[in-house]
Amino acid sequence: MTQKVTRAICRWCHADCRVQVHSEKGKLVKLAEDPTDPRVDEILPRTRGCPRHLMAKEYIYHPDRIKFPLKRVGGRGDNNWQQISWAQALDEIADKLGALREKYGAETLMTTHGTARTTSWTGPRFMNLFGSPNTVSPGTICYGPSVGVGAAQLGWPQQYRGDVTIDFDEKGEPLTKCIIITGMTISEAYPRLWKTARDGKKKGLKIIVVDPRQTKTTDLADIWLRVRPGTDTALFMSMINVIIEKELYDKAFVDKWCYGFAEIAERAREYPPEVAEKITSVPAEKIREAAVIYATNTPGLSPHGMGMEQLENSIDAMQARLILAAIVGNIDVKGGDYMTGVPAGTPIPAAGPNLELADLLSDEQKAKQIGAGSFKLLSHPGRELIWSQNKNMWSGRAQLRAYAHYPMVIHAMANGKPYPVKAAISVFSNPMVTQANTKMVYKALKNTELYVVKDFWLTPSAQLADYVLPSACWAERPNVEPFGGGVALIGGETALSAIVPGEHEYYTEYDFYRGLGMRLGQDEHWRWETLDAFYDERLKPLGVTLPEFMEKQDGIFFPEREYKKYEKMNGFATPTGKLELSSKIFEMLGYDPLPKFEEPKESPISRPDLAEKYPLSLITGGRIQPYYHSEHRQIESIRKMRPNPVAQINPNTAKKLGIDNGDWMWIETPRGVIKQQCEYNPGLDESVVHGEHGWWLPEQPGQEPWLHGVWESNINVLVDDDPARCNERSGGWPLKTALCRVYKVKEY
Ligand SMILES: Nc1nc2c(c(=O)[nH]1)N[C@H]1C(S)=C(S)[C@@H](COP(=O)(O)OP(=O)(O)OC[C@H]3O[C@@H](n4cnc5c(=O)[nH]c(N)nc54)[C@H](O)[C@@H]3O)O[C@H]1N2
Ligand SMILES: Nc1nc2c(c(=O)[nH]1)N[C@H]1C(S)=C(S)[C@@H](COP(=O)(O)OP(=O)(O)OC[C@H]3O[C@@H](n4cnc5c(=O)[nH]c(N)nc54)[C@H](O)[C@@H]3O)O[C@H]1N2
Ligand code: SF4
Ligand SMILES: [Mo]
Repeated sequence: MTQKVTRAICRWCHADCRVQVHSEKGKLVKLAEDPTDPRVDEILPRTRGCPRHLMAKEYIYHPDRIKFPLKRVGGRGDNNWQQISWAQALDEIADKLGALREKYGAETLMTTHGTARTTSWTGPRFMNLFGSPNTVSPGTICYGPSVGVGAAQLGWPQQYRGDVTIDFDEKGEPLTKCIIITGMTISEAYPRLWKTARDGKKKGLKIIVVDPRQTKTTDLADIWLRVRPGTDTALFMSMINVIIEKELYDKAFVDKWCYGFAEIAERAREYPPEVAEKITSVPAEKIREAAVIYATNTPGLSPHGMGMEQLENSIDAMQARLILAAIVGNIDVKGGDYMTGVPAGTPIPAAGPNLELADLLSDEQKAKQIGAGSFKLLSHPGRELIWSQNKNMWSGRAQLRAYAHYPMVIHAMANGKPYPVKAAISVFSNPMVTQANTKMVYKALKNTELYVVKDFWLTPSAQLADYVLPSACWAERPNVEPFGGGVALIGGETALSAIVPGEHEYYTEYDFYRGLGMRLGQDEHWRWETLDAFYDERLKPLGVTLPEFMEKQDGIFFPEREYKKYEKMNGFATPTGKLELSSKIFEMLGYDPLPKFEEPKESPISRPDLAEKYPLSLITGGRIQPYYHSEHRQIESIRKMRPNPVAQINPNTAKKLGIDNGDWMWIETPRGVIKQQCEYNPGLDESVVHGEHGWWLPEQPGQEPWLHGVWESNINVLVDDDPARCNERSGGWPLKTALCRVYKVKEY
């Protein structure tokens, strides 16, 4: 039998590589590199270099993968399941949702979505049509903040995320002269940026890294700024101060295109390097040196990661970093911080947010969004305001998602306030492991009248569900994905059989939400019977169907880049029409228009009382290979590479506590205690501990109290979700700052 070769997009991480899938009768034979992926050279040979790919068969054909819909039998958390058909599952879930909507109102349904690895827009679309504003997402602490800040100040949701790469000219010289990487482990998390940054460095690219922890990324840096956790705003404000004082900023650009220079200059005067040194622990001289290198090596690129998104002071830090990039003239220039948008009039396929139909949710329901009154930037109030500014300039692409506040929704589920949230759906999301304050998440999920999980595995979250539904993975469905910052698209076709009667019935997220929507009166909005049919429609502006897109264009859409688009568009899509160094949108929402540093609310400085018992600072979740968040712990060959959760600590601190490299240690915060294995990191500040996230233990029993070991090493047991500690504008919860203590696990 001949093998079929299909080009599909791997979504086991955000690199979204396109790969060739060799199959026989719909079953995987092997994966190979796809030379028609234009980004193929940006990663080392994937089939050899990527651990997740090496185990593809083990994953896809794993005996524990959920193969048919399951319905709970007995008590919640008993790990007792009955196999049912998809029709029964969808009928029953839709019936229950309808009844709960009658009883409590549509807002009683919340959905949790995880990080982008499938059609993220399907859930919000269903929710908007169902009538609930309570979609929550890690987006609030994962690039939602930078999208919000970019949309407010630039008029375009600039995403300084890891799908940026260093570009090179025809001679192989880097177009970017300097990159400042903040709070990002690119070696583990962003393979393409990692590869191009290393190539660039060989050709003179200057690299500045801001991170409290020594990593492979800091090892690559020309200058490593080892900030005290949570203090990035002060560092960037100080760099702005130096650049303005030394008059190294781009005067022509600032005069012509920016609003609020005098205001930011005045605010930055509060942060001379000597003051910033006291706050950040970065020596004043190093701050000066970094500022000068950054300002004199333009164009520069300034990607950041979770080390900035997940701070209590995140929004201010992002504002300051954006202002830094703006005043040296890096915005939207070749080799700089490119604004990925396409000006109005360019034919492009509809993007995720536009597919969510947020405008069909009534104002009355929007007003019920939990947390929107407290945290306005990323919820409906901010979205409406920003959208009203920029919808005409950017082909309708610069739309923000509007999230309810995740912790406050969880609290509503647990406590019934401000109103009962009694139904929940988790799709590609594992809140018992990835959301802050696991004990509260547990209480919330236990208190639901209906909980549905759609995943590949019986995760700790799934163990608390009433229905668990099987899912098609990337190879079993088509994917059309943005890359290059959001506008370029790459397509992939279905390579393997999702449905094999008697063996497995994997549905896509689209099938699932459409199935519910059709049963709940949303027929007209789900007119495409399949995801393929939907993609055919989505690609219409390009004049092709998905198969034609693959065949005629190699599945690539890459619009010509246009730089300095503000010249052509005569400004920025902001209230003043300028790039706002002082933000009118923030002002209209009732917030400070300028960035300012605030001490994390749980630090040795703000809480000396608590620091007596918990003297160390905990940062969490630095990415690790070969894992992706809470995934892959059941894949034997992957688990062998990294069998245990690891926490890093400076050897001097550990030795004082009698902890050896490799010992198990307890990590305790006011929220709880878990254990991880000690790894000495001599580059880590002596007062800081770093703990891995994503750990559950599939090998442990699924029923309560174990829930697959969710209480043993899961760092989110320790993380706070108190709204009082969340960022006051975005509501982001503090994943990177907490007080803790550690002690050795004694064997008895
Ligand atoms: N303490 C701490 N917590 C963190 C972080 C941190 O740094 N520190 N990082 C946060 C960040 S940035 C993020 S984005 C979140 C991520 O949080 P999540 O998105 O919840 O994490 P994952 O474990 O990637 O995915 C959850 C589930 O989705 C399933 N899944 C994967 N692909 C598919 C699919 O195609 N369809 C379906 N139906 N299911 C699928 C997986 O099997 C997995 O069980 O975690 C956050 N949590
Ligand atoms: N292998 C793998 N790849 C992944 C993922 C995965 O789980 N596994 N997850 C994907 C997802 S959803 C995301 S969001 C990205 C995230 O990837 P990154 O953005 O790279 O996030 P982290 O790995 O959490 O890196 C955060 C870094 O910030 C540092 N940090 C902690 N506190 C501070 C601080 O106060 N200031 C500064 N400046 N730095 C600080 C930490 O030490 C750490 O090195 O990775 C994506 N890629
Ligand atoms: S898991 Fe590997 S092959 Fe798949 S997208 Fe990520 S880097 Fe590419
Ligand atoms: Mo993320």
